[in-house]
Amino acid sequence: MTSTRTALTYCRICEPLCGLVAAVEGEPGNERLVSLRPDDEHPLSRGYACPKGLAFADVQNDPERVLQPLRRVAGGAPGEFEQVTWDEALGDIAARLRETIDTYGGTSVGQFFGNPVGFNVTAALWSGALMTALGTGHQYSVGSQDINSRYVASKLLYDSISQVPFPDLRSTDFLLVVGANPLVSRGSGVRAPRVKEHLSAITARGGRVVVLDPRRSETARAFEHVSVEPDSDAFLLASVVQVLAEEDLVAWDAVAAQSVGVETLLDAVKHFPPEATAARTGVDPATVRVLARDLAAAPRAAVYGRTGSCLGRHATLTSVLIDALALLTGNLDREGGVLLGQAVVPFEEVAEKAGRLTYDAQRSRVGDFPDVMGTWPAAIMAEEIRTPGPGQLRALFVLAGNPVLTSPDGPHLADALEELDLLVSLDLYVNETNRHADYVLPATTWLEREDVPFAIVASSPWPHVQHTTAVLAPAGEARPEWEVIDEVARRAGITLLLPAWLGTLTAPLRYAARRVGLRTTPWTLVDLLLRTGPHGDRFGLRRGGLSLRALRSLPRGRMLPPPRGGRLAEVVRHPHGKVDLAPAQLAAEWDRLRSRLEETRDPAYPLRMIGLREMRSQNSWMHNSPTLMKGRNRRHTARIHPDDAAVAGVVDGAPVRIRSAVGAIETLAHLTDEVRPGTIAVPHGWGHAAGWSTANAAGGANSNELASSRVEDVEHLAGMALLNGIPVAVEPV
Ligand SMILES: Nc1nc2c(c(=O)[nH]1)N[C@H]1C(S)=C(S)[C@@H](COP(=O)(O)OP(=O)(O)OC[C@H]3O[C@@H](n4cnc5c(=O)[nH]c(N)nc54)[C@H](O)[C@@H]3O)O[C@H]1N2
Ligand SMILES: Nc1nc2c(c(=O)[nH]1)N[C@H]1C(S)=C(S)[C@@H](COP(=O)(O)OP(=O)(O)OC[C@H]3O[C@@H](n4cnc5c(=O)[nH]c(N)nc54)[C@H](O)[C@@H]3O)O[C@H]1N2
Ligand code: SF4
Ligand SMILES: [Mo]
Repeated sequence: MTSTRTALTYCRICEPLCGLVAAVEGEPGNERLVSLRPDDEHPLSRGYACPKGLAFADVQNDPERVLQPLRRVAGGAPGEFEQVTWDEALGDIAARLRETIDTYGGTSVGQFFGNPVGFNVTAALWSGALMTALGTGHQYSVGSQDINSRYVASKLLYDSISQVPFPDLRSTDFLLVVGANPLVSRGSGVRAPRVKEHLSAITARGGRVVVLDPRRSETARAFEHVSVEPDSDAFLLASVVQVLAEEDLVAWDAVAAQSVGVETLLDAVKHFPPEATAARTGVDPATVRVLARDLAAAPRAAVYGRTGSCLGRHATLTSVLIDALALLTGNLDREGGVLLGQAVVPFEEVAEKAGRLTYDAQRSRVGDFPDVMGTWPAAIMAEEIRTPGPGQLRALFVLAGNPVLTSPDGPHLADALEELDLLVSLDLYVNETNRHADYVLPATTWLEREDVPFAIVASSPWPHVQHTTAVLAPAGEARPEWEVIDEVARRAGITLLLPAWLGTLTAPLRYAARRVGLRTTPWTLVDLLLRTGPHGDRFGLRRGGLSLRALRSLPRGRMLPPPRGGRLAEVVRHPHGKVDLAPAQLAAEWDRLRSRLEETRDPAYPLRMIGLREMRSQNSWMHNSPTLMKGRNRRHTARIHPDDAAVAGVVDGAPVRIRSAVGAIETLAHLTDEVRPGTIAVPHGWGHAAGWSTANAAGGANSNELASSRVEDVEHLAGMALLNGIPVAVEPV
């Protein structure tokens, strides 16, 4: 008879971090996950978990998971691997890394880290430590396809780059959603597992939720929808600000108390009255005026944007305008409005204080892009590999990422990856990116590792922190990423530098921290930051405060004090202590926006493609789950308005070819008026051809083959890829 036990943990696929109960069977040393179910008693998710979280059991037990180190067969094609021992793999990787460093310097080595690293504190810390030790600027991440514009906006406005202001869902009366679909994505940049309930509560108490989106998304359908042209939010929000000024709806007291530069901002928006932007935004000027008035009149209003506001040509300006609207209506840093986050394991804040979270401290060779927290845009990675000269990227680690499917112009990147001297990936699968690697090393899943959440916890109306131990022993020969990085560094003779953070602690804390001793593992760092952080035990100076030990004894974690307004002075790092509404970097950006007012569509590419997230996908990596892929509707499709389909001769359910200036893909047409005319919506992360047979069999195409990695198409302030609003044409196949 096999025994079954249950363990409490939390999901690390997306930001709600829902509480889960894992059922495990078998004898110690030979256990297997039977199922995952929602944790009814979890303080935040209270019995909620989405289909992806529950279907993670399929990933955990997937027979196609990589469970041994794989080495590319000598002279083999992409994807041709043989199993090797850890010792062989680590020995060869370390030797080749050493050789690359000795010949070309540490600046020839780099990394790309994917979305799952955001849920993996030890991997995030140790991969960063390795790059710091190498002194390289070649760091790339999903940030430039996701959220870096938000960070740069925070840098410009607050001089606090890691700050992610969030809507106070507890008590707001008016939530303006700019390009987010929380009913499907379950919320990003704001942690609220039961987000549907919280949005419904706003309308139930007489408030409103208004969604700006080119598609009548699940969230737009459930609340109020304002349909907007793709990649036009900067125009629209500039018009809203213009109306606030023109109609004297600005909360001047708040503006005076909180900001500098308002005249410059209001000067800039003079060129964008709703009548001037209507042709770009597709929104009737009367609607914009009413929106501005309602936002200003609401007792407490919040403005919230996510990926739909970040993946366009003016992403940073859009993110700036989102906060500016909150500020101008008196809703920034105020309960029921937009709140400023406070980390629990404040490694970003501490690094920022130590001057380590940089913006524009280093420029890229290709395209002259500023770094955003040490990373350059993923769009230029291929050309950084291909462009000869000092600093050429020659050895790359890919940590939990699949940029060939998730970043612009994957085929171009895939070709470039083949030119690297060394490509090493740590992943759960052979994916479309690491099939080009020299080594694919098996990583542990989140059920197989100890964890504590970091950045995400800060941006929540209900801050809560939970630690989890590993629920299962690593399957096969899988190892936690940080241990692999540590070992590669050791064998290559690289000393992992401990950040200069210690120096930022006050003297008594520094003393206490030293006394506790710092054997350098990520966990000593996490503990140090936790204990010296806002809720920490300060090494015994604060009773009841947090430490790793304290957290380990709380299986469902702990609720933290509710967030409050009035924190601006703590957050803003500008010498004048106020929000800068007119940062110098934006002057040229306003000119660029203005120059695009009259831009018209190229008749060769009359449509605009945007992305789409579905409940049963997670970017590119859960398409091998039989549970998630079940059902006739699990096919990749392009949503096209019937009018556009009629013009192009495209038929519902039939294959359609989508062309852009960069590439062409084929998928199935799904005619629906949920997209506005002129817009098509296609999910990213499909078109599989790697080590996952269910995913491969699912068909579909990689929508990012249509996206451009050309320097002139990348947003210049944060390096955002243009993934929403790509000019395309459709035709029947
Ligand atoms: N067109 C378009 N493109 C987009 C977007 C869009 O909206 N539109 N969204 C962008 C966004 S927001 C994101 S975040 C990116 C995602 O971009 P990526 O992070 O590059 O892609 P994922 O599909 O999340 O791939 C994650 C990889 O990590 C592996 N993995 C999962 N868990 C672990 C783990 O615990 N350890 C290790 N080592 N590996 C693990 C998976 O097997 C998978 O191969 O895509 C971006 N691309
Ligand atoms: N089921 C599921 N959940 C996920 C993920 C997933 O892949 N699947 N991914 C996770 C990740 S990595 C992230 S970052 C979050 C993202 O979280 P969200 O940003 O909430 O997710 P999306 O569904 O991409 O929502 C973006 C919305 O913006 C709209 N949009 C597109 N272009 C524009 C535009 O130009 N302007 C405006 N105003 N709107 C636009 C889209 O139609 C879409 O409805 O979701 C997370 N949750
Ligand atoms: S919403 Fe789903 S995938 Fe995201 S954390 Fe919760 S259970 Fe996991
Ligand atoms: Mo993301």
